[in-house]
Amino acid sequence: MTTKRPFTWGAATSAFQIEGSGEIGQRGTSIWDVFCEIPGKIAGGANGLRSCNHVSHYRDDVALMKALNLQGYRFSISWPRVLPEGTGTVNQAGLDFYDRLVDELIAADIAPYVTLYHWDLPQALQMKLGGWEHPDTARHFADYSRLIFDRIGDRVSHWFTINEPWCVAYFGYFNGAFAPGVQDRRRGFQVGHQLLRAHALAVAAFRAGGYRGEIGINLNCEFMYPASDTIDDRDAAQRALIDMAGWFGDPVWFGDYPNEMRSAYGDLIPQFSDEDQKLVKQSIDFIATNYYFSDLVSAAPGENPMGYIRRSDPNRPKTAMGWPIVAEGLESLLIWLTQRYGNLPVYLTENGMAKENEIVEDGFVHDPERIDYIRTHFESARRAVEKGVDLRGYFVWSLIDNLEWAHGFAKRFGLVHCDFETQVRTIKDSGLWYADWIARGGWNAIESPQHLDSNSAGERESCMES
Ligand code: GCO
Repeated sequence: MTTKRPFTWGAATSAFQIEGSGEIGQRGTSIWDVFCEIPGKIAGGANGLRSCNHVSHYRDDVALMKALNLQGYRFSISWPRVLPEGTGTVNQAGLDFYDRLVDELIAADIAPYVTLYHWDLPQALQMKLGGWEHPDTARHFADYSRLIFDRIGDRVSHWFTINEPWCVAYFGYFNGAFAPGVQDRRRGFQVGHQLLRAHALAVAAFRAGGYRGEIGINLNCEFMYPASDTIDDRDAAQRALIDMAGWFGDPVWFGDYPNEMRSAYGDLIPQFSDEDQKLVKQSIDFIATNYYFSDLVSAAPGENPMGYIRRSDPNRPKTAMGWPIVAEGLESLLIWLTQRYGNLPVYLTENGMAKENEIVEDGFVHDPERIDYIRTHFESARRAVEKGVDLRGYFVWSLIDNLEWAHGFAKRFGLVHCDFETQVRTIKDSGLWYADWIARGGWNAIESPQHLDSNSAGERESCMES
């Protein structure tokens, strides 16, 4: 039997990376604005004040999406643009901006996929409360989310609460490479916990409010292949996956952190109150994940609490981020997530490749490596679909070159080139290729999934045994 399921080909961005501070609504300061001011934190001393100036160019940018034949666009809302103090007085002009953006997308027949938090916490909450470490920030996030649901929820049917909580906790609080630049593992686990509470409270508000559509959280995980075929390395690779994907994936589905993490990290791992646990369990309508690369994992007792070490395969070509290109890792990751969490719908919400020194020549940007990267990853995802993963959408990172966080502007991920001086946009060869791929129907027909042998009951015990 073959039935055609809905499938969305899209591209993704985030507010801080593309918007610029903008005349529209003069957004409030975020923790990333402050972080960018610290000398040495951002390559080239870059900041997000101008970037692609998307707030002024959003109509042109939607026209570009149309030219790319995109069916969906994943973007994030800047919390400090809507609520400059994080709570309290609404900046109407800021809220209006997103309202108009959504209208523009709908008029172009492009479905909006909205991320509520992509790392730009209002600085006011950082100053007043200590940011995500304080439980009240989660409550303020739910209030902010409700404000957004009320304003654009009539036209949006796919929501993501928090983008990559792993990165927020790990880079923001374990190694300090990202805002707010803390290096303290205990505080990092605490922040991860509050991010989960924030997610759960926003989902509860969404479900109680009777808004239409579905909601989830964007996980990020590299796939972890065992470095050898020994049982020790195979177990270590599983532990590495649990350490990364399970940290946030297990609570939002099973209602608690993985046992492996509790035994390894001990009292660093926070406890959910009964009330929080009820809210967090099954607080997703779908699995959403980002994927960029895979690593090799060996057992290494004592190396870290989970007893493994990761390295990248030296035989793989690397992107400008230094990430090895491992297309088959996407298939493996999608299957792993489906087997662990059950046959939920899945969205791949980011995947793409960075290059450096891309230039416009006679109106073109030639990026055959990026075409190759996305084509091989599309094929890899297709194999996962054939094996039963219920994939519903694929979003290339990114629509347009933008501020790559601590890496500044040198790493270009766009399907569209942006000249940050002149603000001229040029569709790259990869963008033309993608437009053609979508026009030809992508994979053409996505077959209805077979049922993967999974532990979908939501019982962590059955999962741990499998
Ligand atoms: C992330 C973020 C994006 C990045 C992209 C490339 O995954 O880090 O979601 O904002 O720009 O992933 O690193």
